[in-house]
Amino acid sequence: MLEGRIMPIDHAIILHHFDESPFSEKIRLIFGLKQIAWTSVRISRIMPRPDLMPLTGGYRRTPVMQIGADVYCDTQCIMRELERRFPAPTLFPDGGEGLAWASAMWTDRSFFQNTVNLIFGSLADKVPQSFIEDREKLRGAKFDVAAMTATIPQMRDQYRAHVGWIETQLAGGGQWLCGAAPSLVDINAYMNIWYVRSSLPVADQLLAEFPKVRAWEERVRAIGHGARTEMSTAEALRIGQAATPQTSEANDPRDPNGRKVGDLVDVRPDDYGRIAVRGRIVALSGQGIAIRRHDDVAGDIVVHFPRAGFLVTPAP
Ligand SMILES: N[C@@H](CCC(=O)N[C@@H](CS)C(=O)NCC(=O)O)C(=O)O
Repeated sequence: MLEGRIMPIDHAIILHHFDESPFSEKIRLIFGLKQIAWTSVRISRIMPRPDLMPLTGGYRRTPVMQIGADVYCDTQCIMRELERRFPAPTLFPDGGEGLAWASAMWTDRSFFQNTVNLIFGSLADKVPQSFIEDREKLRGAKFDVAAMTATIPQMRDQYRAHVGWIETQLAGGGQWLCGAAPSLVDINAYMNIWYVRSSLPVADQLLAEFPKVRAWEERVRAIGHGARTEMSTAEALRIGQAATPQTSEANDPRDPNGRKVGDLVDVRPDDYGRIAVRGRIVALSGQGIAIRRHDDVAGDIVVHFPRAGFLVTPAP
């Protein structure tokens, strides 16, 4: 039985997620890789999420990590914080850290969009209307399952090309994509294989021509999810209310826009789900921004975001 690392409750690593979420699977695997004991808070696949929104200030993508009254949005930001708190084993065993971080811009954007279209186009009329309406609100655009179904041939071609890159990377006979041990690149690249595998009966057919990918997929799956215990959304909110944010103030003297601690800003994703979270800057760097907000329900919360893929604007 995996023991993991036991934390006092206000330092517990809480992941707000749902089991079918591919982005959450990345984080669950990092818990496995780093042998972390974590608390799972299962949120609904669609809005409303009344116990979570007071913690995030409106950010509504999945997953979100909470440690007391500090809330981490987006897998980039969550991974960076996990690497900082649990440096061993590292996500970069063979170096190559810069490109490993950048690999998310491939796996989370073009590869993911291609996978989403393939999955929802194939599921077609099995996609619940409530899910379609929810995702239309999130995207501010039609979630057009019929159009996705029409593009299945193109999506198959593209999915094949993306998976082909993984097969090529493994062609030298290595067990992992970037060296002798699993790294962040393996976790990122695996997400869209896992998503197809867990959603589509034709996954075997799609992956049949990629024997190295299939063997690697088994190795990644075997990493596991660390030591998981369950908690309710209400209990997680109560922990946020009782805790004090632990983030220290930090300016970034090279901030290209002269932003500084105390500035009131809006932070939002630049692709979809562009809901702004407003707060005063607590900490700034080239890779992260943390803002403090006071919420009537949750109290004082510091919300953390990555910089790549996010827009920061002065609040009016
Ligand atoms: N860039 C984000 C993307 C997260 C994302 O798009 N997650 C999907 C679920 S896997 C989502 O948020 N769907 C809408 C929702 O859950 O409300 C990240 O890395 O965390």
